[in-house]
Amino acid sequence: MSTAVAHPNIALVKYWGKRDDALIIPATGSLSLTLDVFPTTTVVDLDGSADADEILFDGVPATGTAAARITAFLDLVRALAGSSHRARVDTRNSVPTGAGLASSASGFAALAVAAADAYGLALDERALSRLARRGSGSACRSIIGGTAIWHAGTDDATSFAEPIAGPDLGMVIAVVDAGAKAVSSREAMRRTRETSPYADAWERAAAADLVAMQAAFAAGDVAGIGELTESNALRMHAAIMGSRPPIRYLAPTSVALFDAAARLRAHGLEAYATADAGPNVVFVCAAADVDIVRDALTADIATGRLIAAHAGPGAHLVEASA
Ligand code: 2P0
Repeated sequence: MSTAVAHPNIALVKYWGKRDDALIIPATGSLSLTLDVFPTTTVVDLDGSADADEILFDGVPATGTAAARITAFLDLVRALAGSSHRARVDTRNSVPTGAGLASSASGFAALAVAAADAYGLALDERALSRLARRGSGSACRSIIGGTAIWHAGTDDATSFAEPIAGPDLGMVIAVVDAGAKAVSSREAMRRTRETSPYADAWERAAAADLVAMQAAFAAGDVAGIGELTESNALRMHAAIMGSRPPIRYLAPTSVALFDAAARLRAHGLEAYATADAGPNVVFVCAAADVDIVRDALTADIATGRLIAAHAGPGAHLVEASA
């Protein structure tokens, strides 16, 4: 039995668009912070006598696309290991039920680490990041603790995440809507690339943002990091909104929270907003300011919907197979 834990990550420079759908090679590189909240714990156990994988999500058998994605991922691990054994996968998310924060990044990062161990593959961090990427692109960054840069690369060998040094950052997550998203990020990413007239401009801007972000990291410039983060997120959402049929993830409350970040800055607090493929907004600040930022936001959103987070560990085994 192999048990692994992984945490979600939030990108400061976003991944939005694939150059290769099958291998999940992104159009551009990205940069993120792996958090210390909402871990996913995944147990993988091989079963030599079963003729199908058995997959449980929070104790409930997985079906449809979710189950198919896990089995396809396990097929990849089996091919690497030269094994035909089926597996039992038991994965648990600590996200409060229905908080809309369950993450395919922590899910596939934990599965990559647990499955690699269960099938006897000795993979280093780079190889684990490449493997996790095949499950869900953003999962390659959750292999890495703290801040990570995902090099877009040009093929399977060159597309992976690794640590990047920078200032200690923290985040405050504002839960705007607990519901499931209307359009999956996988589908929305594809639709943006195929139909948005702003997709090319987004990819050029994201590549330039990544270069500028690396410079801000090297300089330890929290305000510079925050400005790039907020602008990069809005550019991504602009490209998404240009899709046809249109997709809009930001709700009125989400937009109001971007205004709240500006208000905090007007009061001297360095906080910047970002948002992924949904209405929740995440505030980025210096790690030392997390509690002050959370408290300053209680005028904008209920206290129970604010979650303070810091840098968390990379995906790791907590129990290795015998
Ligand atoms: C990111 N997101 O960089 C961006 C920003 C959401 C918004 O990575 O198709 O679930 O499995 O590779 O990794 C979400 O995309 O997509 C994502 P697939 P994934 O965090």
